[in-house]
Amino acid sequence: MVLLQFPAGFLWGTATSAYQIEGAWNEDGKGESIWDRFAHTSGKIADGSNGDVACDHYHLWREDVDYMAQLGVNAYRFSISWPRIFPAGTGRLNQKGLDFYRRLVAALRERGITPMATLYHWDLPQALQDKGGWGNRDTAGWFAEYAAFLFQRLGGEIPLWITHNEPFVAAFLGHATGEDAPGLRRPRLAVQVVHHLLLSHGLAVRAFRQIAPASAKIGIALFLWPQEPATDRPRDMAAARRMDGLVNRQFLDPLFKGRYPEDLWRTYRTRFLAPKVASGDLETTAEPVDFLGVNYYTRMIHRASLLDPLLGAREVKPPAKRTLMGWEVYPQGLYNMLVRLKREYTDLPLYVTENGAAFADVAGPDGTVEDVDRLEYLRLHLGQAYRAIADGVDLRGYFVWSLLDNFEWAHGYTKPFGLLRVDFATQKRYFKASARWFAEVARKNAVEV
Ligand code: IFM
Repeated sequence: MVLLQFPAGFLWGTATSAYQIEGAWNEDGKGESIWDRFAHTSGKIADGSNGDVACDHYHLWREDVDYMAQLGVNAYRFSISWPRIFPAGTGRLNQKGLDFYRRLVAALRERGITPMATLYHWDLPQALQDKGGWGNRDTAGWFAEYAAFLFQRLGGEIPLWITHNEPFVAAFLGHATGEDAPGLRRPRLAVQVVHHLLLSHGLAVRAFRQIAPASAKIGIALFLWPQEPATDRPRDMAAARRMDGLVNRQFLDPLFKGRYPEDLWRTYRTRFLAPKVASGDLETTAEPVDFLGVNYYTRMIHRASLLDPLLGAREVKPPAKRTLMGWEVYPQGLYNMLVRLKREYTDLPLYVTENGAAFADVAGPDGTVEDVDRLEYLRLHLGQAYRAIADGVDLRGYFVWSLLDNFEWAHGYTKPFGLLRVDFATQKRYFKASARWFAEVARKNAVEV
């Protein structure tokens, strides 16, 4: 066994999002979100569940902060529910919603836990969806107003801000495949949504520079999964490259290079999918950030295929160790992605803002779970994170997805990702073996591999 010592000041955290844990979907003045509407629509969620109660974190947050203190983590990434702050998206403030986050942040800081707040983790106010949602360019401006309000009120208390979580998922699962809220199947709209999400990000970053103290930092958390070819045949390699354009470069290029990838754009144009982009928009999307958040879980492997009319690629799933999501356990991909980001995009600090795994947990008689699979998944990925640091990547922190078992979107409660098990009948939390192990990692600032 070797002890890999991480740099001093490294952030060890867990991550969650509002809709997945808070519950209290209509309490204390909160407005309806697109996820409330979607999950309340029959047939959308695998187990027929919804996030009405979820982990009841809205009521149990004090207890959850105590659990984080017991874990010994020094950071916590959570998201702010837009309709809890502005029930209709714009206009009237819901003071009780703001107070909830203010109290949460104060409790974290009292325990030496650095808050990292995400402004948008997919729960758009339904009132704005009724006005066209992210397909409406005005939503970008409304998002920037909501963000500016929070920078004013909480900018001094939250040192790390994230505009969007995984705009790829919000755009394509929400508007092309329809698996996520708002459940639309309109590919052209999905591409326009990508542009409006990125635009709203840039507008929010601009507002941040005007309002937030210089010590506060802002970035974005992207879904960054390597897209690899099934063979080294040129047509498979080209298919993987096209998928990389869709999943990764579509976001990285406008953020860091101020342009969309030429190859993807050509495809969009020939299929009449290219979005409306106003002059100056790509300067806005490339507004300089302070860091980049990397959400990494696995890689995807592709073959060339004529059956896919858009990108001519078909995903293949060779035999491999997989999580309950069907995702290959591929730690090397985290290293590859981190060094690629440095090589091709930016020297800015990086955070692994999400990494973790769902496995079929079995609770013992005392309620805890000996989740060796999850523990091993995390250990292997941390080994690769360490390698990237050793090779010069400025990685500043690592956030496990997730603190708690929670509502895994269209999968409902069937995919537990938590370090802590939640018994949803009693709302009791139990440390899993992975939580006890992660507490040691955070305490030592080191991982044994
Ligand atoms: O639960 C999600 C999270 O909301 C966004 N990133 C991936 C996680 C696991 O699927």
